Amino acid sequence: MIDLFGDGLRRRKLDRLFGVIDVDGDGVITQADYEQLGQLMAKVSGAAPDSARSNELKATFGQLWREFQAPADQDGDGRIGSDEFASSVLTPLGVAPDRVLRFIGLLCNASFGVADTDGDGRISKAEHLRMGREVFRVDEAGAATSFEKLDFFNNGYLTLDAYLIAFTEFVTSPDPNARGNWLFGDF
Ligand SMILES: [Ca+2]
Ligand SMILES: [Ca+2]
Ligand SMILES: [Ca+2]
Repeated sequence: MIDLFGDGLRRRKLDRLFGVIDVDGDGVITQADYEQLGQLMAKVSGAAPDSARSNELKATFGQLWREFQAPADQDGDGRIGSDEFASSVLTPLGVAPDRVLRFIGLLCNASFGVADTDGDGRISKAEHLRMGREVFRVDEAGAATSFEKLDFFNNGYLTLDAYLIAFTEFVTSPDPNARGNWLFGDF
């Protein structure tokens, strides 16, 4: 059993991710937040409303809610509190890591596709700053630092590989020096 409060770094990072998913900012995650996040991602991606691309993104966030988030509602009140959220990620790490990796993969892929506005298969600094502003709620300075930290291969852009390392480290790593910790800016 992982001590959610003893592991301060990961808990802090998960609280940050919680804040990104809690789109309406009322302090709990509900199905409505996932619906709004899907709609926001579709809008930021530039996909036309009701296009296949837009519907695909909304479906991905519906799937994330059903498969990973709804079961995290331990007390069955239809709302995921920050303790329930942290527990839903950290507890399976030891017993069903494939489940967490799948969550990370879906979230990372969807985010990469949205962030890569021009569709060239890489995330430029401008694209990263825009994603920070419109989805991740990171100010420009924070997003600029984040970009430098996540550019593991010193390419001047973020590849899907780099993005996946970042998401994985952000969600799972207990290492305070992991560069992926900077995914959403300072942590
Ligand atoms: Ca909410
Ligand atoms: Ca609950
Ligand atoms: Ca791009």
